[in-house]
Amino acid sequence: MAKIKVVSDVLQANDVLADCNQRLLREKNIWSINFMGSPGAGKTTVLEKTVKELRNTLDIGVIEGDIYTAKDAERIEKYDIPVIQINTDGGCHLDANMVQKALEDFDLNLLNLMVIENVGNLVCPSDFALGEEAKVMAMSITEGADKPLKYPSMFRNSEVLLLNKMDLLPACDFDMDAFEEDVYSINPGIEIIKVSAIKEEGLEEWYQWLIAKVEEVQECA
Ligand SMILES: Nc1nc2c(ncn2[C@@H]2O[C@H](COP(=O)(O)OP(=O)(O)O)[C@@H](O)[C@H]2O)c(=O)[nH]1
Ligand SMILES: [Mg+2]
Repeated sequence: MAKIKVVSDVLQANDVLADCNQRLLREKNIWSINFMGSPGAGKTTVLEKTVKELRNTLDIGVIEGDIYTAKDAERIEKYDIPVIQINTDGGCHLDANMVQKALEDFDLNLLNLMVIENVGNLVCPSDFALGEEAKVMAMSITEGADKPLKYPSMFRNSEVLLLNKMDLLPACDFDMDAFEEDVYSINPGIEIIKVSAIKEEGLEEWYQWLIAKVEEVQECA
């Protein structure tokens, strides 16, 4: 019983900070996503392609979450956009407090999109709000079609599911019909976008989705 109380207190405290982050980002007319998925799903690869394609269209900032190392931030830095690495030092997800500190290191007046790549983990990240406008997840074909029912939380909370590594479909025993049925049974409104980040295939729909979201904010500003 005591344990349950502690967990709910932690989540409540996190929600307060997440609201602060969201208010700050909204004040600056920045649209933001919490980008989640297993280690190796292809989140950073998707992000690299996205930044390469859209850096002249959108003003993108990136927060990279990782347990240790700055490897992902180094990959994004090459595209000459602002990026901050957070190390959770053992923690399996980002929280709003970490993001609040990272936001202090950006010039938010220069941005209209903030992408937060969460720690690679299919379970914990979706329970912790960071202040984002939308949760997006990447999953790769190689993870197996049974994952939505086994790890439903992230699928339930995401607006978009980037189903990555479609180039490997012929090599995998992946039941696409069962997968889609399971995903929609958990979250009927989710948008599944099938991509191969490495081959830069299928990403146009994702780019258009992002651009439309950012433009919506700018129109209302
Ligand atoms: N075959 C294939 N490999 C990919 C694709 N996207 C990413 N990868 C590879 O998957 C591995 C993990 O990618 P990464 O972007 O680091 O995943 P993250 O841990 O989710 O950020 C790397 O070796 C990538 O080159 C893809 O579309 N197809
Ligand atoms: Mg990564």
